[in-house]
Amino acid sequence: MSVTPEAAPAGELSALLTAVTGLREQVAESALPLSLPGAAAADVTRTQLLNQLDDYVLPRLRSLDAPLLAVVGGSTGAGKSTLVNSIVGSTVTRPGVLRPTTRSPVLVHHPDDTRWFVGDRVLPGLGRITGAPAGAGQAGLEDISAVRLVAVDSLLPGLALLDAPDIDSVVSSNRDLAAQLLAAADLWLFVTTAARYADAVPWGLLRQASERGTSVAVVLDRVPPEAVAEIRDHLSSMLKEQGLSLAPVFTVREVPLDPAGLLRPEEIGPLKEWLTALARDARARGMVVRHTLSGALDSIDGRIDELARATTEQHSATRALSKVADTAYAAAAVGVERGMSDGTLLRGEVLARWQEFVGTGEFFKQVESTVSRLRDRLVAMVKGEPPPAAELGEALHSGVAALVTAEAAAAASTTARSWRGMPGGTLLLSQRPQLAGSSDDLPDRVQRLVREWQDDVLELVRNEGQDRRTTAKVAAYGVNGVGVVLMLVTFAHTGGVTGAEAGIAGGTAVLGQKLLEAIFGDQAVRSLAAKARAALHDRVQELFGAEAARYQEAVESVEVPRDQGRRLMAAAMGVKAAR
Ligand SMILES: Nc1nc2c(ncn2[C@@H]2O[C@H](COP(=O)(O)OP(=O)(O)O)[C@@H](O)[C@H]2O)c(=O)[nH]1
Ligand SMILES: [Mg+2]
Repeated sequence: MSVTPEAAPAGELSALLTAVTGLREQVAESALPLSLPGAAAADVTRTQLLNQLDDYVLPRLRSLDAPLLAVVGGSTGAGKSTLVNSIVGSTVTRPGVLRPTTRSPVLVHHPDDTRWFVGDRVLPGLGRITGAPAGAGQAGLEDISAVRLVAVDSLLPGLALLDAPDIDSVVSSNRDLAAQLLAAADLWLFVTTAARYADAVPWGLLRQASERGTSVAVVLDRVPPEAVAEIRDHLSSMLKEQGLSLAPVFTVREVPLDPAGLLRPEEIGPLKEWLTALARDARARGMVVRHTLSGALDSIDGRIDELARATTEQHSATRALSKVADTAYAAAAVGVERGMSDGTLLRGEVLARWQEFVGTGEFFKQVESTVSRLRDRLVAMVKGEPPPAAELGEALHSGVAALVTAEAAAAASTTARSWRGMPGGTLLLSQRPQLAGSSDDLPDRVQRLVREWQDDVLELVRNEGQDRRTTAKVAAYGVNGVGVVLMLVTFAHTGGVTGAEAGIAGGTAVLGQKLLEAIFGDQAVRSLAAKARAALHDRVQELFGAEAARYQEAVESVEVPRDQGRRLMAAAMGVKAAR
């Protein structure tokens, strides 16, 4: 066995290898997780491209002097296995077994070429099985994710044959493997028959070979001797139409096989001679290889364009999903602000508690006369025993909590509803059903938020009482009581205009406002109310930010980087430049 070290590709070739390796990385990184229109097709393109780069282009660039790999492909029963056995001169691959079977594809090579095929230089995704094919009894037990290597002296070094599965197998994994193996070929030895040569499946693949610039030779097999000329002419014209007029055509007549099940030598004479000449002539072999290699490189651009477009669409779709959630929670924050300032909170429970609170003469006994008059008006409407300030605080607490909770729930359901109608949204919602509504612990967090905000307000009241007179007044009313009044005023304090609304709610605000002014002075009240509102706004923003983050996280799980498309195009340009 003459083992020569694998020549390291030098200069231009290594630049090309680097560029193609870079492109391969970008293709591998280009995931298309969302089922957008066209994504499935682009994903098939991506897989094919990746396979072609891994199985053919990269191994070929790494070792241009490796043996030529001729993949024998074609329809079921076309005579592929029989042909391979006949070229080799012995049964190395089982013909005509029961179909559909899952069998390892057989790669036949000269013993000197073993080193090129045992490792993962070509077809790195498939395993290797060595030795003679398994007996008929074991049919079906073999592994289609492995290639069976058979070394035979009857083949010349420099050319290996691979008996691929049927391209039209009823088993889809067989069909996929056949396509993958053909994409790994330096040369397609395309076997078709007199009866089947016009079928659609083989022509679909032949068209692809033509588009990708793959070297093709056609074997027209099992031709009735009397029809050879006619069928051959027709096939040749079909090949010409597909841009494959350069493909040599070999005709094999349908005559009885020899006792060993092989074609008689005279039937395959011209084909064997052609293959032998190729194996002997490194230059001719090199031409076939370069033709296929440059065809493969030529065909990359169009496919990269498709993939780049698809990744950009993925990115836009994820951005749109993300934006919907942000917009919904921004609207919810605005909703909370509106609810805080439009008097909504000064109705119902809060108003009733306020009136009861005002009724506690104790709190208001020191208030000046204008305030007292307002107070008397309100007190007149109040019946029953006045409860403490705590009850008003509770009512405010519940009111704010209900407002925040409702706005959060609205944002969640708006987002989920929008997502259901958006590309990719349904997928994310099905992966994360909890995104249909607010977080489970949102009610707890809202309770905490309002409590903390109430603490903020008390803190504001305490800090505002800087000079001794103010401090004394605050102390007289009690920090809690003043704080509750400040909260109340906060909810009616819109753009500096207080008590603008008519009616009881307005009167409520005016009374509270007057009281606070009596304690702090009017400038200070304005700024206190603004600070209190800002404090609540900040806390709500933070909470809603956390709620929206659940959607952002979901989007990020399928996020395609914005520049993925650009990187693919740049990598393809790099390959072009290196050529
Ligand atoms: N008489 C005759 N039989 C053939 C010829 N080629 C293939 N066969 C038979 O046709 C069947 C299918 O052939 P096979 O090589 O397994 O086809 P494959 O599916 O393309 O691998 C087998 O039973 C072969 O013996 C031929 O040229 N002449
Ligand atoms: Mg076969």
